[in-house]
Amino acid sequence: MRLAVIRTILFLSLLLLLLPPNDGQADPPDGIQCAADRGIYPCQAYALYRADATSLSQLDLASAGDLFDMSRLSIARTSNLTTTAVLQQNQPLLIPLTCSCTNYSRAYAPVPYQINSGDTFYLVSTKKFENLTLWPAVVLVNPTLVATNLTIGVIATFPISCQCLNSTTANSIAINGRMPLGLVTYVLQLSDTYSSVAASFGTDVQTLINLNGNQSAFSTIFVPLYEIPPPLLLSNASIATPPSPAPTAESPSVVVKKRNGVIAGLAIGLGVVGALWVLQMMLLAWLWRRFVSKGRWGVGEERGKSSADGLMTYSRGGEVASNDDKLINDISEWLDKYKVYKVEELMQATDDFGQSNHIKGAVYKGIIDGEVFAVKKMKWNAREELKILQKVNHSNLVKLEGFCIDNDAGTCYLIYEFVENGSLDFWLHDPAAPYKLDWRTRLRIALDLANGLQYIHQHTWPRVVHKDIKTSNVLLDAQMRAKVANFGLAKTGCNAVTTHIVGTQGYIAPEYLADGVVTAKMDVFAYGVVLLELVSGKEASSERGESLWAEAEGLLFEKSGGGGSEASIMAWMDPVLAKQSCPMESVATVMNIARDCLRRDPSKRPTMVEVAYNLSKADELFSDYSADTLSIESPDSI
Ligand SMILES: *[C@@H]1O[C@H](CO)[C@@H](O)[C@H](O)[C@H]1NC(C)=O
Ligand SMILES: *[C@@H]1O[C@H](CO)[C@@H](O)[C@H](O)[C@H]1NC(C)=O
Ligand SMILES: *[C@@H]1O[C@H](CO)[C@@H](O)[C@H](O)[C@H]1NC(C)=O
Ligand SMILES: *[C@@H]1O[C@H](CO)[C@@H](O)[C@H](O)[C@H]1NC(C)=O
Ligand SMILES: *[C@@H]1O[C@H](CO)[C@@H](O)[C@H](O)[C@H]1NC(C)=O
Ligand SMILES: *[C@@H]1O[C@H](CO)[C@@H](O)[C@H](O)[C@H]1NC(C)=O
Ligand SMILES: CC(=O)N[C@H]1CO[C@H](CO)[C@@H](O)[C@@H]1O
Repeated sequence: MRLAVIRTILFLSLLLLLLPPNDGQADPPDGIQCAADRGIYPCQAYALYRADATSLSQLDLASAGDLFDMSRLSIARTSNLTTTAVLQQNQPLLIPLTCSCTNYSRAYAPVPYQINSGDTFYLVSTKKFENLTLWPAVVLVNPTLVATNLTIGVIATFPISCQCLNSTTANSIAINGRMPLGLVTYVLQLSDTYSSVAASFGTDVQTLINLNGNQSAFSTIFVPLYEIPPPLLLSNASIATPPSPAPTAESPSVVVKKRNGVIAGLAIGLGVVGALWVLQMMLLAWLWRRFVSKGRWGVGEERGKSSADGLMTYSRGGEVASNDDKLINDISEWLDKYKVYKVEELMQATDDFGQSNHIKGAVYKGIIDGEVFAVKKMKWNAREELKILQKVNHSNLVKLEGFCIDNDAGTCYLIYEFVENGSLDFWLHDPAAPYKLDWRTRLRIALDLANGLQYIHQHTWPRVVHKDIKTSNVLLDAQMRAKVANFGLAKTGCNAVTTHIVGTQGYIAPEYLADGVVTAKMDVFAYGVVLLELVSGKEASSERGESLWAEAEGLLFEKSGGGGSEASIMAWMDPVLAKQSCPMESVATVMNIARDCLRRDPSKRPTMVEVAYNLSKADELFSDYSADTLSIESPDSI
């Protein structure tokens, strides 16, 4: 049996050897060999990536940042763009990389990538990463993964090809004494010639030939970079100005269409050639696992220290920086758009965190240079929240403005934008609220919250789950637009299991309570509870500890299966809304969405993308409602 398998594989390999190589080219090599002089690693390197709607979830820097696991600011800086730039199809981006040679004798920058359905090493390498990585190298650096049997959700390392220059070569290609900043990994396109590439980067053909020899389309070449941005990005600077609405305003329906597009693209991509590659890959993986031990390739020292969150940090002078310095370094590297405040500054701003400045919980109001901020004081390391917040930037998420670390007290402060109208629970449940929210405002809040959650679920990597969605974590700005706050409990990664339950009574999804399984679907459940609160005006958990969703279950899942009848919904909803004669179809649509979100089986709950899409339909039903006519009933009372 075993022998038969081996014989089959050998036969297949023979077959593959006899077959003419793809397009008459040799098989791609399994990565870029390190130069003999290991002293040149790590170094600053770059890659030229072309924004592509089928590879990125959206044509914006945040999506490109997600793919390469870096902040969009990093890409914006090297590409001479603003972080909010809307990208054109095929717009070139210069991706900064740290090129190292620590493992497998290959020079690469490791990028973690979570396997999705339909992904193969070949497809992700050639389509998503546009041949900036070579699939045999992916096989090489993921010895624990079986290329033919990838589990969805597993995280693979994609080694982005790169190379460092030794000083001899750097000197020899200097232009008028101007040393190259580093090498750009560039994948030759069908339309490219060495002279067009040389012009794009301000170098000459001879230099490209010296560095790379002759190469054909889709092979990787290294191009010296003399300035940032290179001429290629300068000549195209004009197309970076957003011609269409900001990416955050993209309607959910567009997102859905794009996702289908991706799937179709992948399916078509797996043609005959793909199948052959897969076979070869299978063989390679098998041979690899069978004969080659990991140790044989472990050449070179670990120069970098991998920090807790998987960031490679290199301290200057080869010393490992102290933890605090490292935290600051990490943060400033990722968060340099944020301001770092001094403790004294915050003390002064908040009147020594006095009672009169207390908002609630650990949050204080602070006035710095005449501007109002919300300052959150945290005992534990706020790194998790910082890491999440620096990745997310959306008008429906509370914006982080800066931070402060007090080493002596072991305290960390986060400084947020001040959201004028406080939290939604106050407006829904507190008799002190100046007026009752009308249906139009509630619907808009539901939509804002759905958009914010959709963003954190779809556009973050690793996936962020908020874990504590509730009306007190939904803040309302001066226009009563909603923003999600408090990422303190948020967890990154999917299907993480927690040992102790956190969250808030009345919002916790049943499966989380039972097994502690963290998925985005627990946020969907909590969102369903918020919808019930918006419709009923009741609190998520009554004084006697009964949860609103349990109370509503009878109404939502009436025997007909079609949700509650209009009459029963009418009787249950907030009397204030009934008085305002709000359209019942619109309310019924929201209740149907709430029912789907509150299904006990998490797999039956919709994703936030679907929720946002369906809700925007409810929004259309409520036809006289639009952003232009949005008004606050009694603005004088605020
Ligand atoms: C970056 O692009 C802008 C136009 O968007 C241009 O005015 C500016 O000169 C560019 N920066 C550099 C350093 O070339
Ligand atoms: C080398 O391998 C270690 C452990 O597997 C990993 O943490 C590190 O990121 C790898 N380095 C590179 C440059 O891939
Ligand atoms: C990557 O290379 C393959 C051939 O090796 C080619 O078919 C494919 O189109 C390339 N991908 C991109 C995005 O250029
Ligand atoms: C694929 O992997 C899964 C889990 O890792 C395993 O249960 C399954 O047997 C594997 N299938 C094949 C064909 O190897
Ligand atoms: C520098 O790199 C070039 C090209 O890789 C190589 O030929 C040369 O021997 C290297 N020089 C030194 C001093 O290592
Ligand atoms: C390399 O490129 C030069 C210039 O285009 C060409 O004359 C030569 O034939 C090429 N050599 C090979 C081996 O492709
Ligand atoms: C709008 C624009 O200037 N596009 C140019 C960007 O750069 C490429 C390559 O140099 C040109 O072909 C485009 O015309």
